[in-house]
Amino acid sequence: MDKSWSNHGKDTDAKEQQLEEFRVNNVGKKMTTNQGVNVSNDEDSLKSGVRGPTLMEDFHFREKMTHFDHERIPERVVHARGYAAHGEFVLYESMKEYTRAGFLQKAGSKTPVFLRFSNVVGSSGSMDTARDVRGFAVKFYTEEGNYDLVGNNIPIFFIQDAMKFPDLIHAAKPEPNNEMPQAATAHDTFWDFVANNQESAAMVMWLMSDRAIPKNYRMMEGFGVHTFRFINDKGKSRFVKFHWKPVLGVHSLVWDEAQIIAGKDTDFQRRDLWESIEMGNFPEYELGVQILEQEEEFKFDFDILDATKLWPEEIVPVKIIGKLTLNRNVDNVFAETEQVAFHPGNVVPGIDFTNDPLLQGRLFSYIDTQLLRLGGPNFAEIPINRPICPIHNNQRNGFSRQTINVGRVSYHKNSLANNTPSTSTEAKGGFVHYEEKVEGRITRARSKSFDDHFSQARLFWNSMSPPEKQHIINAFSFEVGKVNSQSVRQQVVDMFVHVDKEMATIIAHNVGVNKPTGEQSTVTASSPALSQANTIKLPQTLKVGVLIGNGFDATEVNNVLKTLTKYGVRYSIIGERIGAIESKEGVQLMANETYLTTDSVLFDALYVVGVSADNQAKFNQDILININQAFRHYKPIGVARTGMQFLNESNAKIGPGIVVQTGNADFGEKFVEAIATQRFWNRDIY
Ligand code: HDD
Repeated sequence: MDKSWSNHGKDTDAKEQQLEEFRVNNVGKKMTTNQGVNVSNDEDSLKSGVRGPTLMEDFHFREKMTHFDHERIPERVVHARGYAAHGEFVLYESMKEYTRAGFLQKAGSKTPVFLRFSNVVGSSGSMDTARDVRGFAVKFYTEEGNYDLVGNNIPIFFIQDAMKFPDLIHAAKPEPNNEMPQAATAHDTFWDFVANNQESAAMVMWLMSDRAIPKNYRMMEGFGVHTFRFINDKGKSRFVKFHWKPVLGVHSLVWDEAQIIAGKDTDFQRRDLWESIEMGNFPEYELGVQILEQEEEFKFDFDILDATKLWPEEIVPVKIIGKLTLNRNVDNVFAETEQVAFHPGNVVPGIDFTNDPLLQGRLFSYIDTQLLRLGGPNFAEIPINRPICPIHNNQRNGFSRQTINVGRVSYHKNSLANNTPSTSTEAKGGFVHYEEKVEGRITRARSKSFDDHFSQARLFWNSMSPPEKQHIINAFSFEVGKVNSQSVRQQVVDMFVHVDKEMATIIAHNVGVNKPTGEQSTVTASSPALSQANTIKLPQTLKVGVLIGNGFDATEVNNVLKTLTKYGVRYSIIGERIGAIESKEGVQLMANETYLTTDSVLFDALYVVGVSADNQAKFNQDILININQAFRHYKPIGVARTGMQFLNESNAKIGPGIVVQTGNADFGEKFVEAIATQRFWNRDIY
């Protein structure tokens, strides 16, 4: 097969081979109709006379237009904006002791995966950098069938029972009377929901934290959220929670920066993912599990079936068991990213559910929504959704059925086909649900053990560093400040006083309502693992904007650029115009960006070189705007000798994260160190 057009020269896994069968390449081919007839003219409709009316018999026009008219499918009811990539999961050590899942048995075994990231609230055309929860949905194509770990980048959820999911989403989405605001929770109905459904307290603390404005998908954690079960080959069950830990650490945007990026580059996070994979900077996430013995079910002061609670890592350690690497972009976003259907109910033997009432509701909702979104019951046959193992059952027909099931037997049990397809015993790999003993009266009620809404909200607050606490206060002040109803604003601060009195009092002051009078939770514990202040900080793959003009010092600048490259830091040369810039020695650098096409918000750091340009006054002003903005966003700024005059004229003061070349022999290394730090929260920006 001609693979010259394909971007996948790499070793192919079973899923990749399967997808290859469905790829179609038009390059060099003749145009045909969908019926295979060669087309003679694709520009003019068939008319009666060159200026006459179009004819009904124009099958080519009708086919082309009809297909176009039906190109759209409904966007997802939530998580509509998403972006995905292919990759592989490699197991570090056998998990045989805990689970019989085939893909978790042998150290070193590889499983193809497809991972879709998403924003929850915004529609598919909204901006990437909205303050929102991010979806983190992984499909493992295992030899025992597809296993979907449909998670988020926050380890808990807003509600405890799936019954409330439509209410939560109705409140968060744009208000129905005026369809505003897009991709934002900063409006009355969302905060009205929060204040009147206080189980959301802990999740809202996370939503107001830096976690809800991740820098990119590569530097973001993922969580399975619910408590699941691992079942081993002896039938022993344990409780498990899943974590994805990014190798590059967890990093976020600054809110002001996120809002500017929303205009400068709506696709900021998907572009980062796409480009990183194209460049070979493959995003990596380690898979971790927290495991509890069956007997430990009631050991905690929270209910492990309550999805608004996490298991602090300091109490239940996260065991790292493997690594997922994203190494291939999709060929076609619609065919793959849009048509992929995740479902928490897609499990394999060895992984099972618990009675978490949020999880139980999800088990219904996903297939239900996909029946409409993907047009009928055959969406498992769409290439991206197909398991890599053989599929045999008696399900038949329905819209767009692809397989041609031969033979006359489509029922079980039968004798005409020797009672095949046959079922398998547990020992032979058949899925047998865990035989949990359950007892109780039918009731529409919530367990008392789900009642505490504020202890973990406070645990989260206690775990934050001072700048993270400040960001939470700022986020509340922004979001609640956009609520028109004074009553709702008051209800919100009256609710969050139970998390922290000082926090709620400052917010009350900022949003113009009375001081809250309630009492804060008495929890004093903290969980250092929850703070991004303790995350991994590496320079690799970060990006520096080089602000430069003619007449620079080639030795000085080239040495710095070499050092950046040595540490895997990327850079972009930003000039007055695209094209060559010349040093004072006549050495050329190529500017690939200008002050019109880019902006400091799109970089992790700036390197200010300056010097001369055709329109010197504008050049000076552009550089100053960028320095001031990067300074305000707490970013590292490296300053060449020739750049000092700009630094002096800017609002940036020499201090944390400002690295100057003058008199600094190891400037390059120091600058890289600052780049890895990413933000200098101790900088005085006012
Ligand atoms: Fe959900 C999509 C994650 C609760 C109902 N959800 C969806 C996606 C992710 C999550 C990552 C996007 C999948 C994709 O990329 O196609 N959802 C979660 C998590 C939850 C959660 C981590 C809580 C722990 N969701 C949840 C509840 C319900 C749903 C309680 C309903 C009872 N979610 C849906 C849905 C979606 C969906 C409506 C929209 C599109 C789809 O399923 O296929 O069924």
